[in-house]
Amino acid sequence: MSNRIQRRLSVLAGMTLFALAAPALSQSRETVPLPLKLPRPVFAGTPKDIPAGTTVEKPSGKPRPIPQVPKGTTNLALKKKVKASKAPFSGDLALVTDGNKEAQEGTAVELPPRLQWLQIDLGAVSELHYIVFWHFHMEPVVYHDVVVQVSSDPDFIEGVTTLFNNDQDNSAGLGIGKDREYFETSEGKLIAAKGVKARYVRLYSKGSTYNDPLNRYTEVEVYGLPAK
Ligand SMILES: [Ca+2]
Ligand SMILES: [Ca+2]
Repeated sequence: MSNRIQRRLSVLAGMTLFALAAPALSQSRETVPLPLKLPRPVFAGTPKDIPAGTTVEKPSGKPRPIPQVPKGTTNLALKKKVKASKAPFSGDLALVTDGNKEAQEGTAVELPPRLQWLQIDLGAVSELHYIVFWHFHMEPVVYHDVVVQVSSDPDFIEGVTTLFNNDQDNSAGLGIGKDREYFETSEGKLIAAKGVKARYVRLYSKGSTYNDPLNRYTEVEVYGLPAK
C-alpha cells in the first residue's frame, strides 16, 4: 500500500471514530428529574363522566411520572414577557409567567372568547425539553383546540414546530390534531419538546366546558437549557 493510500485510510478511520463518538457523547449527558413543583390540588380525582362532544382521555388516576431532563434544565419562561392575540378580558398577562400556579381567585388571566393565543418570549433561542401549562384548575374543565407551537420567528410564519394539537376537526385552522382533550388538574398539561431549539412559545385555545367562553391561563412553564 502506498503511503498516500495509507494516509487516506487513517483519515477515513478517524472520521468514522468521530462519527461514532459524537452520539455517544450526547447520550452520556447527565440527566436529572424535571424540577417541576406542582400547585395544591383544589378538587380530588376527576369526573367519572366524560363531557359530551369532547375527545377526553380517561385519566389514569395515578400521579404522572416525572421525566428525566438534562442537568441544568430550568423554567426559562419565569417572569418572561407575554403577549396575546387580544387584550385580556380580565387580569394581566404577567400572571402567565409570575410563578404562581395555585388555583385561587385572581391567579388566572382571562382572554376573550373564540380562538385566542398567547406567546412567551424566552429572550433567546434555547434547547427546550418540556412545556407544562395550567389553564384553570379550580374545576376539572376541558379546554378546546389546545395547540402548542414553538418557533424562532415571533410572527410564527417561518420554522414553526407544533408540539401538541388536540383540534381533531381542524376548527382552529392550524392542521388536524392527533392529540386528545384532557381534564384540567393541578398537574397541568405536560408536553415533550424533545430538545427543539426555539425562542418563542405560542399556545392556542378556544374556550372550555366551563360555564363561560373565556380562555384562561394560570401559568405556563417552559423547561429547557438557558442559552449560552
Ligand atoms: Ca401565574
Ligand atoms: Ca376543534
